[in-house]
Amino acid sequence: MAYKRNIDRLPIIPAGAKEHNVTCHYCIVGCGYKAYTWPLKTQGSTETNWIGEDLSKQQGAMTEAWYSPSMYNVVKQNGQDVHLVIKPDVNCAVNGGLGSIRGARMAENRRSDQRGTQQQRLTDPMVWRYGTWQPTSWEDALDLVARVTARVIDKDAEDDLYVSMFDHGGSAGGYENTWGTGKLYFGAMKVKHCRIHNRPAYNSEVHSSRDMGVDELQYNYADYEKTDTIVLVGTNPMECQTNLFLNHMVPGMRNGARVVIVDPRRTVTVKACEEVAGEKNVLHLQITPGSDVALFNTLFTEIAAKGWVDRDFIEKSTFRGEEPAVPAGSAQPAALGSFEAALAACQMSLADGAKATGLSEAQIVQAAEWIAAPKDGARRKCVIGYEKGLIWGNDNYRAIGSLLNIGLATGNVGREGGGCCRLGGHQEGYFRPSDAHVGRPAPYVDQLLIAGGGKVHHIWANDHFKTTLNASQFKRIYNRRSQMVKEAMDAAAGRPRAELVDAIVSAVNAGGIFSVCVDIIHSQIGQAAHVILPAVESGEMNLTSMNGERRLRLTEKYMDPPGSARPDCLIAAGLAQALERVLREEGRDAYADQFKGFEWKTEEDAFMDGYASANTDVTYERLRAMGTNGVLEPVVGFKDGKLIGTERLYADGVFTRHGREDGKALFSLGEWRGWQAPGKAQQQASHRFLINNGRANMNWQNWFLDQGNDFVMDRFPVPFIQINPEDMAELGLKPGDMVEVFNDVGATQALAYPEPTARRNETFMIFGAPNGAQGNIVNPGVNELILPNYKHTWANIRKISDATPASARVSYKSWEVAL
Ligand SMILES: Nc1nc2c(c(=O)[nH]1)N[C@H]1C(S)=C(S)[C@@H](COP(=O)(O)OP(=O)(O)OC[C@H]3O[C@@H](n4cnc5c(=O)[nH]c(N)nc54)[C@H](O)[C@@H]3O)O[C@H]1N2
Ligand SMILES: Nc1nc2c(c(=O)[nH]1)N[C@H]1C(S)=C(S)[C@@H](COP(=O)(O)OP(=O)(O)OC[C@H]3O[C@@H](n4cnc5c(=O)[nH]c(N)nc54)[C@H](O)[C@@H]3O)O[C@H]1N2
Ligand code: SF4
Ligand SMILES: [Mo]
Repeated sequence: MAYKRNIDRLPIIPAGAKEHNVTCHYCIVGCGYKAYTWPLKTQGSTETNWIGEDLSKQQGAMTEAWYSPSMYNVVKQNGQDVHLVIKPDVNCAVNGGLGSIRGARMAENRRSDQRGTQQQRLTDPMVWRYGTWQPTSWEDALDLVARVTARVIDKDAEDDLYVSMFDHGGSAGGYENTWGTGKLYFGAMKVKHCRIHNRPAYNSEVHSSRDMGVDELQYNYADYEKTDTIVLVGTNPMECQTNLFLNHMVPGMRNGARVVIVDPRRTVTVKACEEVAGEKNVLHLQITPGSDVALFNTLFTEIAAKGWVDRDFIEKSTFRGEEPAVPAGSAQPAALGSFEAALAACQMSLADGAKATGLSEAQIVQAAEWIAAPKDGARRKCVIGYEKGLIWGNDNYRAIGSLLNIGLATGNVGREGGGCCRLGGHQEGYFRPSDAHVGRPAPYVDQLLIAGGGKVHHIWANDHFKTTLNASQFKRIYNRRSQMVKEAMDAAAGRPRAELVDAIVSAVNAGGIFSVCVDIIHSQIGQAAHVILPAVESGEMNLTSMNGERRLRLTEKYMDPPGSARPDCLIAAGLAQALERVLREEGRDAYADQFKGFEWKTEEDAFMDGYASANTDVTYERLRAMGTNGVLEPVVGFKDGKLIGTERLYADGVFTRHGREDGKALFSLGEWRGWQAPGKAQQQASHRFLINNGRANMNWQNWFLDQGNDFVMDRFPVPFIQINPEDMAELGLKPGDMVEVFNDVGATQALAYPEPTARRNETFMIFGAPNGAQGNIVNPGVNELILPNYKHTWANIRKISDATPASARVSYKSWEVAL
């Protein structure tokens, strides 16, 4: 593969180019960037330019005076064509000028009519008419959605409306948009059948951490630079939280930190840590998949037995009352209580731990030492970061609880150089009315949809066809149900609106589903939708979000939206207003009144109505002044022109996330109990290969922009599955061959990628691809509280065809680059 963009020169950013604060809207890390815009047909010169350098001279290796073709585009701003450069900001504490293979392509991933990029972006609302989608006005589209929705809901009877909505910041979301959708579905309405973008229910990914009193994002990224040991569990930060790794973990290792990595797979993170810290300072615990609870319970036992716990912290800051503080129950997959009670419940010998995890006793003993043995006579500092290998793994509640037990017992929560945190996915930007009406466990929405539940489905910024579990069955049934409505709409073509609405309502009453999709592109689930509403992205609106250390920033709008696309919050407002109007027309005044209060003209109005109503010091103007460094939440004041934030949570040793008055953290009393999600053990027993799955550096999420980007599609024209070369030989596979991956619940396809570091019979497939969704073969079994276990899937593999021309020319080198 030799990808070339064929650009031999780029315009020089002129002095006086407009400068905007940008937070990369992809991953949780939220790197700071600056967007520069200036009129077309003008540019700076080697003498006079934005950075005041003499560009006729050779620049140094670390110069700031450059940008790459991927950071450039031509876009519209106030109706005019302008040059756009989005480049990393050296002055941002998060990334210190580093980009990543995703963020540094933000500019080329903007829609440009001049340069033809991202032409797949939606420009106008579309309605299913005459057997296809027809463009239409916002008034027409919203009126249809409101009329059909109003027919299936009523005051205190909203269970036939299903909603799938993002709950994040960054790419889609932000405080503006979570508030817009939240105010509509949890304020004006009390929708119970809702789910979040990445799991089939409306719940927390980390219930146990919160129940134990600990918010999952407590630390400060600088803690990685001040610690003795970094523990990474079920996460691959080199590829998934790239600049957290490069700009904070790498300096930490250079300052002497050792690293413990818990992952059944040898990732590029392991290799990168070995390169930076030296092999002897990196301990890769390549556990048997799903055995995390056994490992952490054994480590907890070992650390306590050696006396390496923080007695003072345990006495002052953790629960010392009558046991258990919280009993186990249907909403509570493990009891919670004191350190001593947890130690008794979680007790696991080195021999048992080694057996369950496939590690040696010596490895576990060594990990315990690195995590907790006093260093130079003092308590050892340790930061623990975990993500989807643990969260979307086996026994979610107890797994996170057992890891946090270690963080708490060693006094590493709320302290400098400590923390026990999610590394995170997207940025956060959650501000919504209470979701208490949803209940716990929350309804398993996908299974209800499959069983025929729901009549109207509103979908905001997610694509279950690519990213949900049990996706084969989900798609089959969803397509069938939505097709019933399409047929009814086609049969009513040309009839007045009231008759069309009647026809749709008859079809949904007969088992169909009316589907409304709010997205920036015509997604795969959008192919089944009846109304498609075009949203804008970050940069096409002002958007606030916080990163994995709670750093709040404002990304300033730097370009026009495509066509008539709107911010999600204003789409939600438009829908609320249309519902109010329709309900009033129908004489349902009391219900109509609930939909008041959406008179926002801009996203800033939504921000002030939502987030800023509870955080009264924060305004757009103040955030703008804080630049790409922003402020760490929670914001506690405003002084001398600056917002005052909070460096680290729980510095006072008072734990509040569980809402308990005593302010004491709780320990988890969850013993190891093998596979939790139904059907996992059976699937494992009846298929050869583990289909471990997740992310790769280049691809962003479900490829919604990647699929329109040559750079990415050149590298992986179809999703890859990494397989041990000897397994490939046994299956008769050559690199790049197309394989079918199939099991008891479905099938999908991928290109075979030999990976010598992969263990026999343990493959790794990229998730979420448009032309080979891994979710097709994930069974519907979930952990308690409806937390999916995507990571543990087993299947068989067979060859479909030789490598296609597109696949034949890509590189099949091992990811373990020899340096
Ligand atoms: N490049 C890139 N970066 C991203 C994203 C992206 O799409 N592309 N998406 C973002 C989002 S939304 C998220 S949620 C994060 C996810 O970030 P991560 O969680 O870091 O990434 P994943 O690849 O999902 O999974 C992490 C690791 O879990 C391991 N794993 C599998 N089974 C087990 C197990 O039983 N135990 C343990 N301990 N580990 C296991 C896998 O081998 C894998 O290496 O990434 C964010 N960053
Ligand atoms: N097998 C397997 N499945 C998984 C996972 C896994 O590890 N393995 N991980 C899970 C996780 S952690 C995640 S986060 C999910 C991701 O699952 P999804 O949330 O479905 O995936 P995304 O790619 O984040 O979806 C973004 C969608 O929103 C649209 N969009 C982007 N920006 C905007 C915007 O500003 N407004 C609107 N309205 N739309 C926008 C995009 O076009 C795209 O269709 O997948 C989950 N599923
Ligand atoms: S590390 Fe994450 S936030 Fe930073 S540039 Fe890359 S994708 Fe964007
Ligand atoms: Mo995620």
